[in-house]
Amino acid sequence: MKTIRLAVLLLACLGLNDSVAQNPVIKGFYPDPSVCRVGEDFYLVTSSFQFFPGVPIFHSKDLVNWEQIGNVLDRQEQLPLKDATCWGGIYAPTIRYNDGVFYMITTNCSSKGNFLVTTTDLRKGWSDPVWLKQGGIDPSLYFEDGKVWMVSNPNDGIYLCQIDPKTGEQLTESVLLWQGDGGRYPEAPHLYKIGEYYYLMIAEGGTELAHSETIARSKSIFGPYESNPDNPILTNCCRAAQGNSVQGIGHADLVEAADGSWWMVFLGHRPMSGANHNLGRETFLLPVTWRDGWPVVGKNGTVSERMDFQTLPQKSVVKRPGRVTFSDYADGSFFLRRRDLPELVYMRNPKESFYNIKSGKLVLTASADRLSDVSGSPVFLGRRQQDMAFSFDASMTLRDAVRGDEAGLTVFMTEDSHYDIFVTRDENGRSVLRVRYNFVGLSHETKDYVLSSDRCVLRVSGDKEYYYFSFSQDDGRTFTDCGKVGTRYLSSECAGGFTGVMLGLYAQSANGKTKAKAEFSYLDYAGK
Ligand code: 6LW
Repeated sequence: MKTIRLAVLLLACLGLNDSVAQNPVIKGFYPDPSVCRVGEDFYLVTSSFQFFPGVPIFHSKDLVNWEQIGNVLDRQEQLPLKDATCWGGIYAPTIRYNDGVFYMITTNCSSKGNFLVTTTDLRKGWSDPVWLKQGGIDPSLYFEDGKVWMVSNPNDGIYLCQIDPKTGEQLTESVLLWQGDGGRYPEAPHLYKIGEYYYLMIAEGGTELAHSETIARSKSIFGPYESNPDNPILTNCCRAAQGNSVQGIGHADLVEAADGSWWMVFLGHRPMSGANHNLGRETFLLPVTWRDGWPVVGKNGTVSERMDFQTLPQKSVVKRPGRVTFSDYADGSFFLRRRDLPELVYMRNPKESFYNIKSGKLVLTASADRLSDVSGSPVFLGRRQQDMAFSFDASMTLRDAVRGDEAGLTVFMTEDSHYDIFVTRDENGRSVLRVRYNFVGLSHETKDYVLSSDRCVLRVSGDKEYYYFSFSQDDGRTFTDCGKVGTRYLSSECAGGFTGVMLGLYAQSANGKTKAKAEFSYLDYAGK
C-alpha cells in the first residue's frame, strides 16, 4: 500500500508544471463547485444528488491540485434521501468560512429544501441541518457586520433575506435583487462585497449547452443592481466556442487568493460520443482579472480544456488510489469505515447491516431493492467514472445464491439507464454470467456464460464510444469478452438526470428472502 502511495505521489510531482493547468481540475461527476479560502488553504464542495454520503469536500493549496478530504453530509441523520433519484437529493452547495466557522448551505430536493450545516473543525464533522424558510435552489451566504444574508432563487429571481444561522429563523422579508439578463433559469447566485460594490454573480441559460455566467453590481446590498455591459462573462454557447471540447460552462464561484489574485471555479462538461457526455458536469478553474470594475475570465469568456495561465505555486496532493482492497480491515461493519474511502458512495440511505467485512473481503448481502427502483435502498457501492478511457475490475465470489439472485458491477447513470455485468444462477442452478443493458424502458440481456466456479474477475472498460464487458476465471490472467455497447445511451443527453456515470458493485436478491452474499476482494479503477 505504502509503495503504491509513494509511486502515485512521485507521478503527481512529475506532472506538475507551474504555468499550465489542465482542466478540468476535478474530473468526473463533481458539479456545482463552490470554494472558500482560509489563510493559505482552499476548500471546495460539489453537489451529490441521490448518493450518500453527500457533498464531497476537497482541499487544495493552489486551486489546481485537489484532494478529497471527506464528505460534508456523512451521517444518515444529516441526509434524508428517501425517494431521491438522479434528479433529486442534494443540489448545488455553497461553502463559506466566517469568524472561525465553516458554513455549507444547500438544498435537499428530496426533503425539506434549503438548509445549512456548520463546523469549527473539519476533522470532527458537521452539525445537523438547520432548515431555512426561503425557497428556491442554490442557496448562498454572505456575511457582513455580524449579519448573515442568504440568497437563493425562488420564483425565477434571486431573492435576499437575513437569517439567524443558528436557528434558521428568517429575520427579514425576502426581496428580489435581480432576475439576470434574460436567460432562462436564473440560479446559482453568489453575493460578494469587493471594493465599494456588492456583486451578484449568477448562472443563466440552464445547465445544458446555453449555460452562462452573468454578473451585476450595486452600492447597496438591496440594489438596484446594474448589469455588466459585457455579460455573459463566461459561456461557450457562442460561435467562438462551438467546436470546443468543453461545453455547458457556468455555475461559478469566485475566490481571492492570499496573494490578491482572483480565481473562478465553475462547471462544464466534455462531450464524448457526438455531443453526448457521460462523465457528468466537472469542476474547472480559471484566473480572473478585473476591467472597469468587472471580472474578466477565459478567452473573451470562452473556455478550452487546455489554457495556459500562471497558477499559484503548485503543491502535489496524494491522489486517491484507484485500487481498493479490504485486507487491512477487521471483521465487522464496513459502513463504519466509510470515512477512510471518501470517494465511495451508496445509493440513498444505505442499510448499514448489508455491508460488512469478513476475512479481508467486502461482503454485500443481496437486497430486494433493485438498482432500477426509484426509492428504497439498493445494495450498491460506487465511485465516479472520471476518465473517458478507463477500466474497472472487481474480484467477486457469489455465495448462497438461488435463481433470480444476482451480483456484479454496474455502469450506473440513472435508475432506468445502467449496464450491469453480473453472476446469477440459471434454471439448473449453475453459476452463470450475463450482461444486461437497461436504457429508459428497453432492456436486453446477453446469453449466459457458464462459469467453472463461483469466483471470477469482472471487468468493465470504456472509451469515448463504447463500454466493453469481460470476465476472467483465472484471477485476471485471461479475459473472455461478453459484451460491447455504445456509451451514448448512458449520457446525460439520452438518460437524463443531473449526475454522471458511477461504477459500482451491487447485489440484489430474487425476493429479499434469499441469503445470497457477494464477496469482493478488491475493486480497481484505472483511467487511461
Ligand atoms: C443546480 C443548478 C444547476 O442546482 O443545476 O448547473 C442544478 N446548475 O444551479 C443541479 O446541479
